Amino acid sequence: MTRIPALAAGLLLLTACGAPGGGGGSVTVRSVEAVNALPIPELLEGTPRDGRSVFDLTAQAGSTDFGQTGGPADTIGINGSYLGPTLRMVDGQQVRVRLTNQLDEMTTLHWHGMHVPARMDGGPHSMVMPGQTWTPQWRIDQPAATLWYHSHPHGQTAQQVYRGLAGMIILDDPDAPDVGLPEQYGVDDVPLVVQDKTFLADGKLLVDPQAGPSTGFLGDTITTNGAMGTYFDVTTEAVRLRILNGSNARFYNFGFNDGRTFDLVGTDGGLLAAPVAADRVQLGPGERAEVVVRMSAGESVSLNSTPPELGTGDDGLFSGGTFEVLQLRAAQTLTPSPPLATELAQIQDDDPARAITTRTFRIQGRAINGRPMAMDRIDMAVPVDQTEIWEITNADPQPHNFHAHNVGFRVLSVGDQPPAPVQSGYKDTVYVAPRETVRILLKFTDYTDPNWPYMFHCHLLLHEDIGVMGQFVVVKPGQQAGTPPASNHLAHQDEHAPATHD
Ligand SMILES: [Cu+2]
Repeated sequence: MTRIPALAAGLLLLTACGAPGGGGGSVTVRSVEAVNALPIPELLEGTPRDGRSVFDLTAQAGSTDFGQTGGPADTIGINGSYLGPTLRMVDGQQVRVRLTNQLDEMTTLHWHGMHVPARMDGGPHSMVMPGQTWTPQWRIDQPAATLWYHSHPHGQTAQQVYRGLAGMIILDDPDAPDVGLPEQYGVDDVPLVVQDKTFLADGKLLVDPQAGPSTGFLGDTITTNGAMGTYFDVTTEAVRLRILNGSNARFYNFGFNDGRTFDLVGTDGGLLAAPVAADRVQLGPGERAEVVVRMSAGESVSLNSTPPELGTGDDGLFSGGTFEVLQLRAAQTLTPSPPLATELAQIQDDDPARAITTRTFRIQGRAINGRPMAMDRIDMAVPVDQTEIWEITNADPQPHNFHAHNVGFRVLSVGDQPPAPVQSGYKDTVYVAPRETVRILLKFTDYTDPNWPYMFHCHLLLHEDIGVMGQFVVVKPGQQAGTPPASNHLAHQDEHAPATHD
């Protein structure tokens, strides 16, 4: 294990921005031999009940063998000891989740990237106490995409996600045209939950969200779907990788060790209009990318990460070096894969000129617009069906990754530049470099509720936990923000209450 202390640099950042850190610094990722077959999370498609697809989920504690010589680690997961199943949901489908909390601590479960009524969103107000069951329900109403779910209790998100409360969601659209994308789950359509961990000598996880530089925890060991040193046996000419950065604070710059190009086909909110040929795609915590890579029979190539470009002036502090994430091993004979269509999806452009409100979000230290997160304060009321521009400014010397619940947005500009191809589709989480402003275009189309808020926050989990978060409600025109729900009661127990939808 290599751990390079950079105490001085870490303290410098702390002093400069007032954000915390554990006094640690950069963490180089250690190289691990690819000896473990990539675990493929179980695919849950829901059980038909009362006209809905019902997903039964249980948050539970367990013990997970990460292959450490010291022994297994204490972990938490959904329907298992670590991470959770992949949920497959379909556009237009009525879904219900029954989340039972068998942990001895409260939790929540948030559907990251989902267009969903606020009281079903699983934010910090929807706490599920030990022994209780939370039953949100909603209608899937958005394009095909790779989303994810993770716990979101205020102040506890970093440690709970790190210990294992996360999983992937695949949204499908049965009416979408066939554009040649691989879609056989676990065969040529492969989920990758990428995280960094640090293990102690006894094999247990180091659980210290504040370790690392001002961004929070950086681990020295990469796990993919909950295993380290992974390989995947490729049997098809083309493989679609759905990459989720499920890490607390680490940024990755994904590509292949031989420099080959791949097709970037999707980002947070779904498919791009057309494939983008790329050799690297950078993802901050919470972001996703779908890539299609072509293989030759008998070859091996590795998905790896090179140092990200964060514009901090000291990106080395966050880079981790160059390291392997997943080895792809192609069989001697590969099943042919169709070519990708030149057009993947229609992306409806709202016109920035129609925006009648511009809101500013200045992230600095532990606050947005000078206000740290308060559960009992709604920060803004956004009228439904109103096109808005949000200007997010990072006033710190450290990275931030801005996320808004309930909506897919378009990136209008990054500094004075137009968005890169990787930011050309729908996004729900976007990198905001130090001293930079990112402008996004968005509109909330329904689900008004003056009392139950959605969150906007930095998706570096430590930042989110310590206050870099705020609350907004979507309201009818002219309506004022109301009062947030008491934060300590079960959010929604009645299975038969209809999801609000106006
Ligand atoms: Cu941040």
